[in-house]
Amino acid sequence: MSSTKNSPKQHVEDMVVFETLRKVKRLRLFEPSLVVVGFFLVLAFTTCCFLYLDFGEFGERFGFSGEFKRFTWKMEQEHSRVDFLDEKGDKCDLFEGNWIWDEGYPLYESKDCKFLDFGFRCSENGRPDLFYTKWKWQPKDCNLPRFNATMMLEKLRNKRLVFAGDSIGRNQWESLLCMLSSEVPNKESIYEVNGSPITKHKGFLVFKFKDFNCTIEYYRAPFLVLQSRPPIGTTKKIRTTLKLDQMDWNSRKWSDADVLVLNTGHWWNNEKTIKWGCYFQEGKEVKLEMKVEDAYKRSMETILNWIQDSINPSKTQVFFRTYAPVHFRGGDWKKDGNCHLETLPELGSSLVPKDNWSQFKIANSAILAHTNTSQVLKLKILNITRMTGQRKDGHSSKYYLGPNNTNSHRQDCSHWCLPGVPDTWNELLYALFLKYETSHRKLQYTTH
Ligand SMILES: *[C@@H]1O[C@H](CO)[C@@H](O)[C@H](O)[C@H]1NC(C)=O
Ligand SMILES: *[C@@H]1O[C@H](CO)[C@@H](O)[C@H](O)[C@H]1NC(C)=O
Ligand SMILES: *[C@@H]1O[C@H](CO)[C@@H](O)[C@H](O)[C@H]1NC(C)=O
Ligand SMILES: *[C@@H]1O[C@H](CO)[C@@H](O)[C@H](O)[C@H]1NC(C)=O
Ligand SMILES: *[C@@H]1O[C@H](CO)[C@@H](O)[C@H](O)[C@H]1NC(C)=O
Ligand SMILES: CC(=O)N[C@H]1CO[C@H](CO)[C@@H](O)[C@@H]1O
Repeated sequence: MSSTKNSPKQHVEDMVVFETLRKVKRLRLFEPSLVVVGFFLVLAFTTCCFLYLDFGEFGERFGFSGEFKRFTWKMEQEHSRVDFLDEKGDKCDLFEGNWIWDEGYPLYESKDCKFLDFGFRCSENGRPDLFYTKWKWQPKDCNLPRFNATMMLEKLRNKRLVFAGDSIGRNQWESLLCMLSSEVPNKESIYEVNGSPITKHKGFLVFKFKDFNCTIEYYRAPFLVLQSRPPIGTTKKIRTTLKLDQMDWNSRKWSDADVLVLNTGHWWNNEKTIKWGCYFQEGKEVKLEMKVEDAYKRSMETILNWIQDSINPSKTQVFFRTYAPVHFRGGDWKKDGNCHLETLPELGSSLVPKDNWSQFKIANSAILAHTNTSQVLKLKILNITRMTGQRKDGHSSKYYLGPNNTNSHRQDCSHWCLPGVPDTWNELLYALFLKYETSHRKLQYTTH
């Protein structure tokens, strides 16, 4: 018993040790300070010297020093990545890489952005940690350009950028509105052209950046194909049908946008279709037996054909954003599925719940099959599934309901806090958009 009653001095020393330990822990996790980095550099250098001297001699004698030189060369190469926007960056796969801690993030604060749904404002709604806002995506073989809102707005002058898809697409659209507006001093110069509030969740919203005469638009179309009334005379249990061979009516408004970002996936399950009396239709025929996976596949073909036939590639850049994984732990969105204790990404592994891979796979194989046809596919893929799978820490969880929410049985582990993960998707969109703009202009320049 007496041993627990420490003298005050002992206590202070314990505290110091404890504090130091805590700091070291924190440093290791989040703020690799110069001291720690320095230490490892010295260590690495010493090891390398040791290896090189010893190994070089050893290697020469046994004839594999070439191997070793190749190894060191590779290490050097990894340290000097090319810029994606350089010509040398052309072959770089932006979607292969790592999340790294960066104090330069986030790119904006939610309180400074009036274009955000309440449910995405996690910090304002009481989320205590900010780590989830601090991760930057680092592609393996190249560096991304730092996001520059003014630059993007300049390039979008007199143009339309359109998002069409489900509410995760809306999540990304709102993220882009915040990223772009952060550099616009006069916030009154940004407005919805019909005066609709951001909370409007039906139809579409068109935000205009007046000084640049450009619009950033969102069309709600969770299936991208047409959902409407069933043919006359069908049974009562059929309330609506998805016309798998027809695009959403609004698609004629998307087709001449300058940049178009499509997504669909989260609604292709029984829960959101058949359970609500929404069946699948091809031509005039309602296919009562058709499985939702087959319907999704069929609709992807319609979407890809529409892109081939209705998009003018010299005007419109089309992107398809792949499935954004959900992270419900121990349940689902209706009951007890949670993610509010996740504060760190799952670095190094790709945690995508199994059943959600199917949604990724269906869209992915449809796209890959099209890439292999003789036609040149006029489509770029925002292939964010794997990188996003690591970000179980980024969801709105219980903070979508506001600061006074005590009900943690119903959480949102599919949408994302903003600032947060969708900002990264937009940084990738920005990089691909800039790359296209520069090469496109170069092409025009050389052909004239
Ligand atoms: C962003 O782009 C604008 C317009 O091209 C340029 O004037 C500005 O210097 C850039 N800002 C940064 C931080 O690079
Ligand atoms: C504004 O942009 C639209 C396209 O979004 C274009 O049709 C129109 O001519 C532009 N207006 C001006 C004044 O440049
Ligand atoms: C892609 O096309 C090539 C050449 O036409 C063919 O050899 C190959 O099997 C095709 N791959 C797939 C996955 O269809
Ligand atoms: C997207 O990336 C995954 C790996 O993360 C790969 O398996 C898939 O084929 C890619 N899809 C496309 C369309 O490039
Ligand atoms: C949350 O509760 C506090 C104190 O009970 C109250 O002042 C505040 O208005 C509430 N906020 C919301 C968004 O309901
Ligand atoms: C849209 C969809 O199918 N989401 C599922 C992803 O996986 C989790 C857990 O495995 C399910 O609860 C979701 O319904």
